[in-house]
Amino acid sequence: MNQPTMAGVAQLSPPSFVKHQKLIAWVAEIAALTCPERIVWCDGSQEEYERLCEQMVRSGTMKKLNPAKRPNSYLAHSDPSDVARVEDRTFICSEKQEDAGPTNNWMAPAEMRSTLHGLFAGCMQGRTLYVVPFSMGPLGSPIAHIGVELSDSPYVVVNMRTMTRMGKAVYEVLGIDGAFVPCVHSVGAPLAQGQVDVAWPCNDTKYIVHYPETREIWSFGSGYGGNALLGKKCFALRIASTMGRDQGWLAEHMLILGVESPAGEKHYVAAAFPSACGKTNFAMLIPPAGLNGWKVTTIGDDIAWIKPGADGRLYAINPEAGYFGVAPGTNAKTNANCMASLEHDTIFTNVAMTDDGDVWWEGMTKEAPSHLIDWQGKYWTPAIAAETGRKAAHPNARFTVSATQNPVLDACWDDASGVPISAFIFGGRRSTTVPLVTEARDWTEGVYMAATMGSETTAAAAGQQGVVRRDPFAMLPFMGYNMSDYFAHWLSLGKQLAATGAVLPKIFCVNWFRTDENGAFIWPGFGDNMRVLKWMIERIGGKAQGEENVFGITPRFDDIEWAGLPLAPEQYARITSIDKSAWQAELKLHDELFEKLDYHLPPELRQAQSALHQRLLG
Ligand code: SAT
Ligand code: MN
Repeated sequence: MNQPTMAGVAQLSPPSFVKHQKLIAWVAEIAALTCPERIVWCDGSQEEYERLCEQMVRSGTMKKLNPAKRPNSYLAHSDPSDVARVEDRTFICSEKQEDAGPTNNWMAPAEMRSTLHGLFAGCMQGRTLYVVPFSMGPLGSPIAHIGVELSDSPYVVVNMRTMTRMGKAVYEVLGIDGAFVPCVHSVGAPLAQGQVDVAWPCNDTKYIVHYPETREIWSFGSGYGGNALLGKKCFALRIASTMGRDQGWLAEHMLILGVESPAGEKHYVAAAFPSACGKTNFAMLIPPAGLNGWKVTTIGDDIAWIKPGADGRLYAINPEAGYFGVAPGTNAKTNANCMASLEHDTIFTNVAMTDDGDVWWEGMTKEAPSHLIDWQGKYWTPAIAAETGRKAAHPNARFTVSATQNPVLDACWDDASGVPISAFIFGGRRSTTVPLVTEARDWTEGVYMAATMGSETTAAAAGQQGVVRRDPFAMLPFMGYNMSDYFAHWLSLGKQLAATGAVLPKIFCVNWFRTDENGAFIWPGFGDNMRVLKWMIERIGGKAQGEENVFGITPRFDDIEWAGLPLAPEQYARITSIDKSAWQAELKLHDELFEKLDYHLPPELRQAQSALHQRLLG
């Protein structure tokens, strides 16, 4: 194994704006282990961003899109084996296995450290180690936290710059001894002297590792999304959820949106959906014709950090600064605000390229272009697709774009104090069983709904798709500690807020995805979800009616505003009906989940379950 070159050693000395001795020592330690050819301390400047993008164009990792079509935008095609989060390679290495809980992969920290030590030794040979300082949350805000990612991937650097507050200013906040979460990332593809690099280096062996007690992240072998952009799921959810447990706050897989009525009444709601179930679309929703005067604005599209305020309300911030959203299915009808956001200064990953140097993905336009270069760099035509089933864009193809490009960005999106949350929404992707919308009668019933939520799996994670799995709070892949302890944390937070005399946020459970006998969605979704949101907002204001059933409160047909949408009452009945036998089967799945989570499962949830059982029988 080569020693670091003299040039590399020379660059070990950090720039003058870095004054944090512990950080400097840690970078030197990781460099000594991984043996990069050089070290680059990133400053987050536009010039640095452009230089790295150009470098990746030269190395073949990215293509520059036609500036006349898509200014300052790039397209990256990943290795076909590195296209999504790898949940089976994701580990929570707490000292005790029960603290990781039955929903997480676990290995003893000492054992994992020795495995990783072996893998990381010399793994950056021939590459550059980039030092990427980032803030999750507004710079310097009391709710923000800082991380430093060391990565040998320039693709990670440019994506982190868009997704977080990244750069020189972070060093100022860190000062000489500020706290940061150390994140080490390598694509795991060292280069021997003279070896020519591939366009998307990665390794078949992958490890996405979290040490919750010492708040460290180590990621090996993948360059894709949540596996590699360590501020996102690894820090802002898995590590932050543990911080939240210890410090009395919540890190959630939730979008945050503002909704304003025609009368000017404004509320913020946070909504949890599993990956690739429409969080970005919901966060940028355009109210349909017939609901004129309603306005939706975005705080965040994926992650919420939520803290109790002095007034007993919950305040949320979006720790991210950009969107890493699913491209396929996004179009001018489903999400016009998103399409407008993507017009320039965007990085696309695993979408197809058109003849004129622009991008395309399934669902972007009604008709596909007559030929394309697909996400694997192959010639593609609609005829080839019809014959082989080959997609032009990978179903988990993504865009990376700054939040500031969103035309409906909420004016408070960057506020350090966050926005007060009036309601939580939990939703899964269920073709059957779960009704369009249900309001929980109280906090515990809401926590029960969230805890037992199921969803059909999507392309956001490697593995089988379309199978229903329990995904409590849409946090199954993102929990940094024991799931039952997390349920208890939610329940105790509810009690704590109630004790202040504050009105707790309402909790709703939704399902946009019920299908008919042909597999077609019955509910139009997208902008029409505003109809459901309106009902919720009016419930919060005590203005809308509903009907109590076995699960909670649901709107009757006449409780929903239908102007502009000709949905027949029979269709509405199909998506709100409760099939008792399907629910008996569903409750068995809740039982299975609770058996699995038996250790530390809060008794309130079992009580909520037996009450539900009784009501179903009655
Ligand atoms: O790849 S990510 O984890 O960032 C996307 C997702 O699964 O939500
Ligand atoms: Mn997500």
